[in-house]
Amino acid sequence: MPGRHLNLPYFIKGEVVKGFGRGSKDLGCPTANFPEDVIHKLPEDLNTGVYFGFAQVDKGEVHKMVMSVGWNPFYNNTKKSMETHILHKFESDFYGKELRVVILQYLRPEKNFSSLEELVKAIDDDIKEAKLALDKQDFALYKTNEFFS
Ligand code: ADP
Ligand code: RBF
Ligand code: MG
Repeated sequence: MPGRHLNLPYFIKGEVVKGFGRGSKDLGCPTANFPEDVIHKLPEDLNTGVYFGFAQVDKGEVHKMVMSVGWNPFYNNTKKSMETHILHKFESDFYGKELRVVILQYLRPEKNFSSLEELVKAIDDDIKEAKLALDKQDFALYKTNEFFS
């Protein structure tokens, strides 16, 4: 893989803002978006792609998450985004709240797909892989890291 990887683990926090409104939620995969100033704070040459780790909304429970960092080739985005899908069923939206994430592992580069179904399938596979891996001790111990409030 070209480029260098984000120095992992990587801790980041920011406000949850409105994203592109493409109906990720309708696909069963809502993604909490970070604002541009948070994205700009990232090391500039970090690899875009899909990662997994843990996430927390305000002072809530710490949950597993999968995250996409990059340009979303499937949608021909011109803006870099950082979107976190939390592996938990929330009762309501949490726009405006503080999201804390620890990024633990790189999964794959962002890809283009010939259909929406293929994108959804790829995300599904990412989730399965993340769920299994995050139960392993080396990753699981971050769930109780002092970074989370
Ligand atoms: P947007 O384009 O505004 O990001 P999405 O369809 O991606 O819209 O939905 C994201 C929003 O859904 C989040 O900002 C959050 O408020 C809410 N949400 C509910 N459940 C989750 C979840 N499990 N993971 C991430 N966001 C969630
Ligand atoms: N977008 C892409 O264009 N290519 C990808 O490979 C890709 N992978 C993703 C993996 C995960 C785990 C998540 C949460 C999102 C990914 N996205 C990707 C972003 C996706 O296009 C965006 O969340 C859409 O809003 C989903 O409908
Ligand atoms: Mg989103």
